[in-house]
Amino acid sequence: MSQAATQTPELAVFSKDIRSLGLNPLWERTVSQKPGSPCLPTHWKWDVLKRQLLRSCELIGTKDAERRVLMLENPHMPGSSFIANTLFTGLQIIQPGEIASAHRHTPNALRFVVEGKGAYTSVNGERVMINPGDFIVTPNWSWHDHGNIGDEPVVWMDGLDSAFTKFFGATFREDYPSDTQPLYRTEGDSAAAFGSALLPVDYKDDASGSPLLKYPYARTLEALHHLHKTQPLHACHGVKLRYANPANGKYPFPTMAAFMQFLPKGFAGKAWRTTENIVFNVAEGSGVAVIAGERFAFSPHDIFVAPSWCDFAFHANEDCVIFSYSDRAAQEALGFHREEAL
Ligand code: GTQ
Ligand code: FE2
Repeated sequence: MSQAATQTPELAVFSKDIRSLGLNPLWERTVSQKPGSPCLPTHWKWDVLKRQLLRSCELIGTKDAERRVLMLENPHMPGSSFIANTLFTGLQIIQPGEIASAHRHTPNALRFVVEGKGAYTSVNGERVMINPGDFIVTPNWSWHDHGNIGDEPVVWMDGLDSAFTKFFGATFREDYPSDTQPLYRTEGDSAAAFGSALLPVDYKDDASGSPLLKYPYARTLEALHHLHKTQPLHACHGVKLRYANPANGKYPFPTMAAFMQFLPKGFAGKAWRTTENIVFNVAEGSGVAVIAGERFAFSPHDIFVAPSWCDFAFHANEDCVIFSYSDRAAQEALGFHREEAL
């Protein structure tokens, strides 16, 4: 840190004079030059979320709401609609027979399915059925609409990089002229073309979002369980895999990374910290996340946020499967990402 410059009366007058010229002296700057953010580590319990989601169903339909979403807003960023500096998190519920009408926008969106069967999302002309634990990709500027053709409510978590488009002043959105988009691909096309470590022979990666729309839970679980049996645990993360764009091996979005990890019962993770802002969603199991010294006791479907550079450690009371997403893709692309074990 530089020493505060010695303040003379002449210097004070100078600083005051130049303010009206749109100028400020760097030597009086008070903004922090440290890692971390103003965001507060925060935990939302599933029973509270579920109750309020069901309550919203009594009060508003998808016709009026377009998306029936409760935004998880960081208590230190009121009015922002963001859960952390760089990330949006919403919890969406769709009732049997409802449609969330087609639109597109420049923010990328991911979905992690929490509860219920019978819902689909259509992305760029293809319908994919979504089930609990599935990770779903909606690349930027792709038409998407959702529906529930089953007989129970379906809930999923939305993760968007809308904080980035807002930051850059590059947020655009458009409604599709009808409620649902025409389906010009057959269900399963994206899975067949991109979901088996094979690619269409002429496919050219354009460095945008993943062309694989769905990463099914069963396959993710199988991979985690296999690796748990055969490989040593990571001291901080247990068994942790990142979702990859099959076309280039990178992250599923240019901005956001997504992960799934397995923590065996009794796991006591070593503390670490990262410049990433991370949102967690508990798929299975219970335990404790210690974030910046605070203990958050979690159980299935809870959501919590670990802002940049907070000390973080996991403890598992039972076998746990935990989804997370972060701004790591953007931070790595820009050369900002750092992490360390503590
Ligand atoms: O489902 O298309 O939570 O556009 C926020 C914005 C969900 C969606 C959100 C969206 C959507
Ligand atoms: Fe959307």
